[in-house]
Amino acid sequence: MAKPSAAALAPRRSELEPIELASRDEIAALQLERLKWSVAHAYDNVPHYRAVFDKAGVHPGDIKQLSDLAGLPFTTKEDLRRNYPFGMFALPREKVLRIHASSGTTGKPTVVGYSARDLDTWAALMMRCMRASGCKPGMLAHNAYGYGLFTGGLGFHLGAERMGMTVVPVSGGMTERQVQLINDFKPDVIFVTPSYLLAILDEFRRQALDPRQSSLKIAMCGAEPWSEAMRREIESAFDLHAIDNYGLSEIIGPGVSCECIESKDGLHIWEDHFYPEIVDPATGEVLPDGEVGELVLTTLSKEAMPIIRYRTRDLTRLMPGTARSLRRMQKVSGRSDDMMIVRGVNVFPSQIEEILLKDERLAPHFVLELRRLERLDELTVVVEARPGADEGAYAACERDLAHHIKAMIGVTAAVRVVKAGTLERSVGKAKRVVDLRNR
Ligand code: DLL
Repeated sequence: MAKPSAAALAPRRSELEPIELASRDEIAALQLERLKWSVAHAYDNVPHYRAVFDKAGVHPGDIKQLSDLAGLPFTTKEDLRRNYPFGMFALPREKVLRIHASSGTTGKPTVVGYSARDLDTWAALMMRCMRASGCKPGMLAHNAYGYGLFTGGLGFHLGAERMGMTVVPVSGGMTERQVQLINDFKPDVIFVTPSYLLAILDEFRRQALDPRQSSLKIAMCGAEPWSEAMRREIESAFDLHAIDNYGLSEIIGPGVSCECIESKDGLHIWEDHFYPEIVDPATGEVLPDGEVGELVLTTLSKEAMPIIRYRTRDLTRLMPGTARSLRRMQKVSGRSDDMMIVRGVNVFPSQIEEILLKDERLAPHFVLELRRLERLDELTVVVEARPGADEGAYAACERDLAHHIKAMIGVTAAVRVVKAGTLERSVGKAKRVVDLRNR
């Protein structure tokens, strides 16, 4: 049976919220009103904000127009850690109904809190993402994002219930059972990280099931960078629409921005709740729309934990709206912390992904190993061959990929092709870079 087209799944204009179709002036007026409230709320109720604003000689009353935001200090992950666990809350703890935390690789987790109104906003924004992705009330949703402190599982759960979908709260892991449930329950949509969807794909094939015959029509992917090449891989393997979703715990979780199924041309930012800026990662200077830099986000409505100018470390650029009036951000190419500098050349895992997926003999499973040899960094790309690929051809694949990486990124990389199924699969976010430099 043919699966529905993007046009068939896209919402009608009459189903959208007024703000999704509002004029730029209307959006800006709402943003300014909310920004004034949010900055004053942070200053009045969070000692951290009062201290850093006072130190910088700025005051909430300075915000007369949106561009005045650039005069306020940034907030960083370090600030959240220093105020662990509840120091960034603007409400008494008893008014905070939900706590999430992101593990982080070093030190204490970053804790975030939601009031009743924040949870309501989160559900409404997740529903907006789902509508944009082609979901409809009555659809069945398989939620493979992790439940728990991670915001993915519960964030998607909230939105799907609000939309009136049937939610199957599977969480990540137990891949064999994921496939069984997909076959038996016949979900229309799956919520999952792109890398874990590939692990599910492997399992379909292991069980000799045709993924294109599955009931899945839509995959709402996110929580990690993934290239356009990866989207094509997923869409053709399952015959579905793969839609990008972006967000981070510090701001709300998923539900900050989302692609629209009818355009798939970048992620519309829900600007009525989050104000985006792009800054030069080195100087912190605000860059004009269209230029690539670090995304900085300010919450406009969050009660429990307002955040002013949060340095996301994610690199992207802002673009005008298309399918909606709200501005778009380009697919995130990577985090500034994930950027490898190999012999002076900046390299992101997503660039390597894009190149290796052009080779039909290679699978989208890879890790990047960094080593230091005689004070120079060496990059090794370890990538799986497609199942059934001729082992005699591995050496040729290695040479070809090394050549393309050199030609397109300008960096010399060693390539090691390994057999299908050799590399560990993630159940959530993939870990692409293995740093062996300090061993
Ligand atoms: O990953 C929230 C989320 C859950 C988003 C499910 C989408 C779907 P954190 O664990 O706090 O929150 O991680 C946030 O993940 O700063 C980005 O570096 C990265 N990230 C999230 N979504 C995308 C995406 C969730 N679509 C961090 N593309 C962010 C690229 C993404 N990177």
